[in-house]
Amino acid sequence: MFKKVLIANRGEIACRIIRACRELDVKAVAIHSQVDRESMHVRLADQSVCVGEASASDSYLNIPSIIAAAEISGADAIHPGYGFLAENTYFAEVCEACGLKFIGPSRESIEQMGDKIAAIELMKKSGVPVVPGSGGPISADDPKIFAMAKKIGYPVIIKATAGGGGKGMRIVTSEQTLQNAIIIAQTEAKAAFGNADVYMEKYIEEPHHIEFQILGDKYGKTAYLPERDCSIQRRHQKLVEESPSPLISESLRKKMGKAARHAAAAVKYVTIGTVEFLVDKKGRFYFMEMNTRIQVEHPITEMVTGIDLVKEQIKLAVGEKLSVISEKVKVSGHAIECRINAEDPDKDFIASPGKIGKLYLPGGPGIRIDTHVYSGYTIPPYYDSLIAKIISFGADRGESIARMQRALREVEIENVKNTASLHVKIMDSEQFRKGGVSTDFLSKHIFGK
Ligand code: MV4
Repeated sequence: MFKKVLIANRGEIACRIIRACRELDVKAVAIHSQVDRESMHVRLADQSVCVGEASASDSYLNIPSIIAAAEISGADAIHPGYGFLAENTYFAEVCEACGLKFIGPSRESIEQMGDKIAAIELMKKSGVPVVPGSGGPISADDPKIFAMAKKIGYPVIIKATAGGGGKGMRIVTSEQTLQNAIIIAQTEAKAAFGNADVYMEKYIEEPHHIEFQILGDKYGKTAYLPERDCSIQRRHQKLVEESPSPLISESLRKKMGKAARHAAAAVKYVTIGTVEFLVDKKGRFYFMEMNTRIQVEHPITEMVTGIDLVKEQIKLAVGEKLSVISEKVKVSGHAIECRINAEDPDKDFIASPGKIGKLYLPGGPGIRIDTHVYSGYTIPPYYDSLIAKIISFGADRGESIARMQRALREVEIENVKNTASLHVKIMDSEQFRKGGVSTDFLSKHIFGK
């Protein structure tokens, strides 16, 4: 086992990782920016190092400073959390070159999944279903694009090769707007990723976002865990996740899980990751992308499987053998996560940083809170707005929803506008309670447009 792990992150996920280290009897080193001295992850860690000024590029993204902090503190591994440097191939490479174990997959795995066209090609070869598409970059002045789109069938979607987060994405319903859409998507992709390459796919209407947690060890063994349904999103930001999905039958779970394992095996995946699928109205599923990190929504999988994913991730990074066997994992009960963001739901979700006054977060049966905030804490304006995750667990979906409804109404965060009230609306809505809403649920039923 590692002796000391440096956590190259902040906020709730840094706290989560420190807790896993404690339970594994591993020392935890926090890094922090100048404005994060009073942050919870600094208090929880065994030691801490200031790595730079407030701006993330000077601190949590500052590779030389972070490596120096690891060397000074005598850490033997670095956990990147999510966001920041978690999927940065250069960082993974520098860690290894400095003799620090990067707690994540190999640089090659991260790289292979970062290029969407290459990833889709690899998945197709490995027998994982993919959306019918161009299979390579396209250009607006190539006359063949019209025949291609016709063959795929409108509507089609244009996506950035370097993509993610919905940037550089355009839906095209007829050939009149095809060329223009490609040019706009290329311009957006260039601005967002520095790479103008785009490709074409069949547009799956009213899709569901279903993802599978996968695990892999360095001996080539892989496993999958029951799915998470992340269909409730706003502008490509997940707001609510649940496991299992009300939409997925036992037989579909097995089929998709097997595909997820194939995806993991194809990139010789080590540690833990997520394979995302789009699922259409008829229950057909397609590989979307693979995330090579621990994800925000991991706790719901922990609740329904009893597996501590962060501890597994660390053990797999050390080189231990995988002990999880997919077929033996039973889904028990139901879990929901609501992300509480410091954003004003009445002002188009504008970030709402500042000092928290009185704070009361819920507890009681079936409620888990992952957070770094406390009463009197000042939320800095420099980083993401996630301040707490409320995770409910119940014997079935009904009980899980009831507990979440009860917990949300107990939330009191004085002086900081937050999304708890939006979650109350979602949990109370008839469509959500029925189960199996698609990715356009929020715009259709909550914001009514
Ligand atoms: C799609 C799609 C429909 N058809 N691809 C959104 C972000 C990026 N990761 C992929 N996304 C989509 N790709 C095809 N061929 C619909 C979306 C999409 C979406 C996917 C998951 C969750 C929410 C979404 C919201 C809008 C669009």
